[in-house]
Amino acid sequence: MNPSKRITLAIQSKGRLFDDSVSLLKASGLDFRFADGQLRSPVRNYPIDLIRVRNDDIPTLLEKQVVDIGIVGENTLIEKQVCNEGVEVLSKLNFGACELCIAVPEASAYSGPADLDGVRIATSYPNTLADFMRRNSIDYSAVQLSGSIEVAPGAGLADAVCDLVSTGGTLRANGLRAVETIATSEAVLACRRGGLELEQQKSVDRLIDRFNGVKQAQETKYIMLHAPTGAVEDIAAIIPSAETPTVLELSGGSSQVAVHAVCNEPVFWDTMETLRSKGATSILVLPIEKMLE
Ligand code: PRT
Repeated sequence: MNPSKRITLAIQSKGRLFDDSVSLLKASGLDFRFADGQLRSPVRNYPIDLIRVRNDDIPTLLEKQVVDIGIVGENTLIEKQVCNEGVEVLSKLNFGACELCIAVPEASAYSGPADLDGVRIATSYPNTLADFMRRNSIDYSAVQLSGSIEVAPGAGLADAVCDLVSTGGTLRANGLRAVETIATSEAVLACRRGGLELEQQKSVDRLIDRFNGVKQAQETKYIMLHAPTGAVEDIAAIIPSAETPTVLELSGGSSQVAVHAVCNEPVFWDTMETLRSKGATSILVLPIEKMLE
């Protein structure tokens, strides 16, 4: 436990989750800077110390209470099986999305998990794979590799692979196709259940509120337009997922009003065109930087 009541937050030191983790923390108002090669940085305006470690190590560091919370790929928590050991997901973070898939050579016939019986499967995720195979009562042999899994079938090392897929480009480039999705994942904020003091828990809750605010702001737009007074109801009904819009009089006794609304989903060009066809003009769609409900 951290005696100073500060919280230690682990993030990936470099790799796919690093930039988005830093962006999320900065967008949440945390003031910090990692000097060249520095792996630890105090946050100047929040009771958090950041440390940069390997994504793969974050589950163990959480489990052993070396760090209090961590931003980590959910697939790593699943693979290290720490959720049974008291590590819990506090919040999903909307980046780092991927699927853990079993893939076979393009030309292979595949009609279901039974076709994997007796097959050699290359993977860095032996536990998650074993769990799937156990549930499906399939006998197979795992070839454990730590990277470049997709080359294994072409090199004669395995018959299939089990690896993370995001765009699917790596599988295609190596003549493979996904046939089973055995886990889905994104970056999550995780912590050890019951490992925090009350004051620390409050700081974490406040951080999650800010993360949610950033997430919501990314998904939300602010729309402003002018509308003929008689068309406001029709126009408000077209604005996607809008909460009650604000209607403001325009100066100079105009027959138009200004309509402002927060939209909880993207505003596409065709929606704007429909709004215009109902008489809306000067339609502006703006990003929202921060949001707190
Ligand atoms: O070294 P460290 O322990 O920090 O982690 P790492 O070597 O696993 O780092 P990194 O940065 O590769 O992955 C960190 C996390 O990013 C993973 O645990 C996932 O939660 C997440 N993530 C999201 C991915 C991918 N998408 C992904 N596509 N991690 C890896 N890949 C690889 C995949 O292994 C395959 O080789 O990308 C390739 C496939 O990508 P597509 O786009 O061609 O399908």
